[in-house]
Formats: sequence, C-alpha cells, structure tokens
Amino acid sequence: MTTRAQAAICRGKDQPFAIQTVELDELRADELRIRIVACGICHTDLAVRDGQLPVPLPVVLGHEGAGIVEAVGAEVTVAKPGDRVVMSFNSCGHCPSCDVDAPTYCYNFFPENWAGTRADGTPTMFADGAAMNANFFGQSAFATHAIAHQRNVVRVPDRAAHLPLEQLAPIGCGLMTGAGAVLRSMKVRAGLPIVVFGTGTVGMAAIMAAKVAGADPIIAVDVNDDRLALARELGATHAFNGKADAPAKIRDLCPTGVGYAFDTTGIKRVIEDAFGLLAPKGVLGIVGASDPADKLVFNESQFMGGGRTVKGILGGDSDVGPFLTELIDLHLAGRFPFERLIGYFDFADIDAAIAASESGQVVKPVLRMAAEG
Ligand code: CXF
Ligand code: ZN
Repeated sequence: MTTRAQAAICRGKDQPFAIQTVELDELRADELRIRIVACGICHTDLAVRDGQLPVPLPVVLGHEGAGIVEAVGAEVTVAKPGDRVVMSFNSCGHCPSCDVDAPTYCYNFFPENWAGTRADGTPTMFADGAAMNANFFGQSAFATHAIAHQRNVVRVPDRAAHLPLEQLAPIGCGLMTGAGAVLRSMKVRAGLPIVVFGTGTVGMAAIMAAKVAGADPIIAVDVNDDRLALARELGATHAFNGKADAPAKIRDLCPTGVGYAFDTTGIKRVIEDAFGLLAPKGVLGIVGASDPADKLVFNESQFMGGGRTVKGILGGDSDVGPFLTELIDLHLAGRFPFERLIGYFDFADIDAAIAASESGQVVKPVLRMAAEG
C-alpha cells in the first residue's frame, strides 16, 4: 500500500519549491516510514538545486529530517512505530569504509544517497503517477512523510524525551560534520590552539566542540561581525574578521603556530593561508565545498618537515547512531547549544527559509512540517 504525502519539489536554480501531493512506495524489509515533524536546510540542498552536484532534477531534497516512526519493515531493529527519530545520510553497510564504521566514506555513497532512487534503482516516490527523484540522503525529508533506512535512522533516547524534535532535526548533517571534525576526524587535544575559518553551521559546531575538547585558544574567522559575536558566545576565545589580515593576528596570538586549522569556506586562498599557520604536527581539516577546478599549493618541506597533516573530511567521520546519540547527550548537558543557530519556518514558507539562509540572516533554518503530538 502506498502512502500519500505532501512534498516540496525542487525543479532547479531560480525556481521556487512547489509543495504537491506525492505517493511513497511500499516499505522494504529494511526501511521505515517516518512522519516528518521538522527538517533543517543545509547548503548541500541548495548546491543540488543549483546543479552543482550530480543529483537528478526534479527532486525532493531535505536531509536533516526528524519525526515519528509510522511503520517499519520486517528486518528493522533500530526503531519501532511511535518512536521519535532523527535521520542522517545513508550508506551501504558492506564496503571497506562501512566495515570499519566510517560510513561517510561509503564506497556506494552516490547510489545510496544521490541517485534519486534506492541503490537498486527503484523509486521511493511517485508524483502524478510517475517516478519522482527522491531518497535524497536516504530520506527526502522536505515532505510530510519519508521512507528512510535502517542505517540512517537514529532513535532519540528516552532521556531526551523533553527535547522537541524540531530542535534536534539539524543534528544529522552540518552539526554532526563540524563537531565530528573536531572530536573524531582531527581528535583535537586539550590545550592546543585551533582556528576555525567560516562560522556557518559547520564552523559554529566546530567551535562548540573545540570548547568541549578543551582547545585553547579557539579562534573564529569570518567576514561577518554578527556571526563572530555569536561565535564568541558559543566558545570562541578570539574572533578575527577575515577582511583584516586574520593570519597576521593569529600569528601574533600563537607564535609557534596552531595545532589545528579547520576550513569550512572552501576558498583556496583561505585554505593555503591556514596551512601556513600550522604548528609542527598541526592538522588542517578541510570540509568546505570548493571550486572543482581548484588545486591547493603548499610548501613541501613545511608539510613533511613538520609532520603536518592535510585532511579531507566528510560528515565529521560520523558513525551515525553512536555519534548522534553522543551529540544529543552533549546538547542535553548544555555543552552543545546549537539551538542558538536555529530559525524556524513553516513548511509552506520553504522559499523564505532558503532566502534567510542565503542572505546570512539565519544560520540554520528549520522547516516545521507538523506538530509532534
Ligand atoms: C554530507 C557529506 C557526506 C557525509 C555526510 C554529510 N554533507 C551534507 O551536506
Ligand atoms: Zn547537509
């Protein structure tokens, strides 16, 4: 039996999202049907809209969904009907990366997340009687209902029962990426300096996590002074405007260099400057989406001689269930106060929510599809 839902169809750059009736396919044994309560908006949704990623259009986007399980397939053990869940990206579970709990580097990332269908090519959604591209990040949560998978659903623990799902929704992408980059990918050590370039969701999450890790100083760099002020409230000990020779100021503050530099901007010059700031054994973590033609240039003897590391990072090396639960616990303890980043919008106002993100007015827009109860 198919399920009727309302979903926001993305038709491409400069086109408004159109909310229309769709049908969800029947559930497979390893799938769950989720009634979506809320979904965060991430820059990756907008990159797909603008044709910068190889996802077929039109498509139903949305990959920071949270909701309530309505139905589960016979093999599902991760959650049961009635459970409150958050969703993240999907992975195959049987490649060399998944084998070592590194699913952000899944060898089958594209078919599992970006093909517009299930990995086996079958559609999860229909519109006007024809297959609609969906299953985006294994969810397509810009909708009232979604089909998700055993591997990308995380049950919200009972100790977090009082936290609204609309607040937890964005945890499965940008927040996980920034916090995971610090806590898992770079394994930031207490007492060492870190500089974070860019204070969007990923950068802010990295700053909050750097405070959890005990990094010192924690330096935020951005071109937006309001964002820098918020970064200080969330844990940055220093904040420098990128338009005013931030590298020189960082060198004054940390004459022996920084233990960690984390780039969320994807800007070649910023990344190369960041490399030049690294102390011996320093780690430069890179997550920012860059121009596909860019090639980085850095000095070989400075790289090798100081034992420095340049590390590409996807999804903060999250292992999904355990790490998202850890982040929920940090949030419960008041140590990961990401609610400060969120601005809420009704689902019908999806275009306004996107505009607020693109203008920089809201760090993390979250769409509200329905009340929880
Ligand atoms: C993704 C990239 C691949 C791993 C999970 C997060 N980023 C989405 O915006
Ligand atoms: Zn994302």
